[in-house]
Amino acid sequence: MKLYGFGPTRSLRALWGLKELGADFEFEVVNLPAGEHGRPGFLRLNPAGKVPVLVDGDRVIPESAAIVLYLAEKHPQMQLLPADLGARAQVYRWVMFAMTELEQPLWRITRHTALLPQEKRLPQDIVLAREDFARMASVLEQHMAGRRFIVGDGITAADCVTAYLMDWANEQGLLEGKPNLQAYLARMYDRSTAPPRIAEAAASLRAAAAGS
Ligand SMILES: N[C@@H](CCC(=O)N[C@@H](CS)C(=O)NCC(=O)O)C(=O)O
Repeated sequence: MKLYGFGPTRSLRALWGLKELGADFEFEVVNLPAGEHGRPGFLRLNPAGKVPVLVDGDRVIPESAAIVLYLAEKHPQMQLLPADLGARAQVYRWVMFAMTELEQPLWRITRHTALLPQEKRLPQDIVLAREDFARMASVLEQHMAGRRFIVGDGITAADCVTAYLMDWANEQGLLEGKPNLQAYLARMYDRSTAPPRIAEAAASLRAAAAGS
């Protein structure tokens, strides 16, 4: 398998799935600042021009959450997707919740603080997105009371998808007053199978750029 990705991006989420399963894979850097995601070769893999993309033989899978779910199905013995239908439904529920209710406001915040050209940034949307995130994160904060994992007693795809978001939220100072989520974040990144934290991946990138 080959994972196409780049530093402190959603590639980290796909990496989490791969590492959790102990899967063999190569990592192919797609240098976003150099525009490699816009080259025809990469656009053939993902017409959206975004990382990550997982290539497994003739299967080409863009979308970080889809990659985690694919890997979970490929290695059923690891139970990242529980065999029980009810538990699996809860995993799907929390994966969708993470991708739509939690990630969407984080993405808005990041775009309007750092990614969009200055003239397109809307400071007001940052305020709204912070409110949206806080409201939805409170739902997960309550859910995590007394739990180690989001569904059941072991790690599932819902954790691989969500833990990375908790790191992202933490970077934005959005976990203040959410002790269950802070503890969950620390616990998840204590795992030997955790990918680098966003800050760590960003620092490695800066170090590599300084050395080149
Ligand atoms: N929904 C996609 C989002 C992927 C995405 O936005 N990736 C960013 C890096 S985190 C990217 O490749 N951006 C390049 C661009 O938009 O030009 C996923 O979860 O994989």
